[in-house]
Amino acid sequence: MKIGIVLYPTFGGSGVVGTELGKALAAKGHEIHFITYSQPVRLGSFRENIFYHEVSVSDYPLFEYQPYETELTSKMVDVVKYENLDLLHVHYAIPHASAAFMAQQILKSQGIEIPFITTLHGTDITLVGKDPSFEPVISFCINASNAVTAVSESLKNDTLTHFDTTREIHVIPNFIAPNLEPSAASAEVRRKYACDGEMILSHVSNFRKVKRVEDVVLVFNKVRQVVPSKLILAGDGPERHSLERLVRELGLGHDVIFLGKVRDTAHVLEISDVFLLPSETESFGLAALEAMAMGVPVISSNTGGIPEVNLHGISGYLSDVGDIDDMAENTLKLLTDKALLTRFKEQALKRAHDFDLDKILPMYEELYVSLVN
Ligand code: GMT
Repeated sequence: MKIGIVLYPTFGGSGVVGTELGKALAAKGHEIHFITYSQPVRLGSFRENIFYHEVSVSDYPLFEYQPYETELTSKMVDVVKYENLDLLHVHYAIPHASAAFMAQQILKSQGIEIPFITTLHGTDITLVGKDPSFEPVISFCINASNAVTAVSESLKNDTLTHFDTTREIHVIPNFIAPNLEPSAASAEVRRKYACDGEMILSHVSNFRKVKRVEDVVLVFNKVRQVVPSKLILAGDGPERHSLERLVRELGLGHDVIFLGKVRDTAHVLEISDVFLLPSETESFGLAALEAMAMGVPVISSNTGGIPEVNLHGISGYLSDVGDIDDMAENTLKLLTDKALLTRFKEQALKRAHDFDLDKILPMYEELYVSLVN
């Protein structure tokens, strides 16, 4: 099949899922055309069956805001026509689904029929989507899509609650990228960040308010008073400065390491003992799944789709949003009991395998086939 994939090519979860999905489909022989404004960060080097079409946004002085959606639509029309695509798969409702709808209509006027699938990832529904100024567009796009998927039952329910949708929503969870395995050099890397006997806690995100990275630091502050440990923070975003200030105020400067944007987060995860994800809302929590896939138990909030991934008392522990004491207590439970930590590491890995690529990929392929036929 020839599939066009539209996504945000950044470190965000939707971009990661869309890119890894495209890579996996290409490995199975499908022809994949990424249509984005820059090369997706997880794409890596040149691969067979993968093509990249850049949407270049013109800079006309007349416009205060450049019309990205229009340029994206034109690029989709062009790629569908000249590469003979069978299907478009867009990740994130706005503006990708609305651009796909427009492209579909333009192509129809030229006698070309192409279905499009919209995958809802979370913030397009739970944060951005709830903004009344977007609601009519999102409701329309969901209903106009030929198929809609959501990454968790929780996100499906949120969508049905907040939008006037008539479309069936298929739940297709996030999956583990195939290359996610500890490397042989992990012990050596670990020594660079922590002394013998020290534990490593980690967090990976885009440091937006919704991630509550401040709670990560506050949990660590409590943990470190009992267990010698280091905290590795990978990522960057709007909260970084206030976090750095908090770390200095708490006198944690030597024990908290800000790595900034990290392309290959597996290297952080493979040296971690516990992963923290205290988000305010999280439709799935790909970061938690990736940690579990590296055998790292997860201390998380119990919001949104996280409980569908992280199982309380098995792959980690769940607490109410903002309950720093409970999160610190749970972290200490693991870090002070070697046998328990080993058991949780094994259980986290086992749980992560429920989201293996070979279990999830066929769900997308089945949907593609049903639309193309
Ligand atoms: O979490 C983010 O800030 C990025 C965001 C995105 O839209 O790219 O991630 C969302 O999609 C991921 C992939 O499906 C999910 O695993 C994340 O849980 C979801 N984030 C939120 O719901 C906050």
